[in-house]
Amino acid sequence: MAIISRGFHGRRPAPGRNLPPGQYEVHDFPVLSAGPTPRVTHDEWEFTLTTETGARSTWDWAGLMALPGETPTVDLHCVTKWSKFGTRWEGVSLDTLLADVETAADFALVHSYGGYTTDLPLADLLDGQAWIAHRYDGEELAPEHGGPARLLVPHLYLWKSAKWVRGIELLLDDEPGFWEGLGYHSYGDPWREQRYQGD
Ligand SMILES: Nc1nc2c(c(=O)[nH]1)N[C@H]1C(S)=C(S)[C@@H](COP(=O)(O)O)O[C@H]1N2
Ligand SMILES: [Mo]
Repeated sequence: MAIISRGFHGRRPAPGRNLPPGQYEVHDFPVLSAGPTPRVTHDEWEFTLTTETGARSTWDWAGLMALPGETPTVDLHCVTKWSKFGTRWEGVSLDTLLADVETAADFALVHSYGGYTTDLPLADLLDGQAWIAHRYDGEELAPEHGGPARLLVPHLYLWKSAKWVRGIELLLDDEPGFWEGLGYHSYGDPWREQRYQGD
């Protein structure tokens, strides 16, 4: 019998025409927000990484723009069952932001302007899997989709891609975010249909 550990994830399909179980394709870009859209200007915007020892690194908008950018094209999968193929983004890889951060943490709690939070293993933010995205389809990211900037972590259900991101807290122990505390799955792999706790 094969033993598959909790952290194991097999090869995922490359972006394309692959629908995870239970999903259907959409061509528009639905807006799903648990509250009002925070209005944050580029001048006000700050992003802070905090480690388990309390060490902080902060980037303002100019600091973010000065970092090397990437242009991922990815498929999005929302837990409410819509998927959108081939979305084009521009942003800064979390590998870049975390490059000089010393940490022994295994988990990350992502914080948004407006109070939304979501948690995930730190490993899922690394190795080209996650970005702080600030442009979508050749334009500045619209406020309703998370502008000025959102987390983009497309290999997990889209509730992990926190809009209006303001910081990431690195933690030794997992702490549930907003939806995770309301019964959604702590990991949220669309290919294993991990929608709710116990899936
Ligand atoms: N800050 C914040 N981020 C959020 C949410 C939210 O309510 N607040 N909703 C999540 C959910 S459930 C989904 S499906 C996606 C929706 O992103 P979209 O509105 O750009 O489609 O954002 C995620 N990120
Ligand atoms: Mo969602």
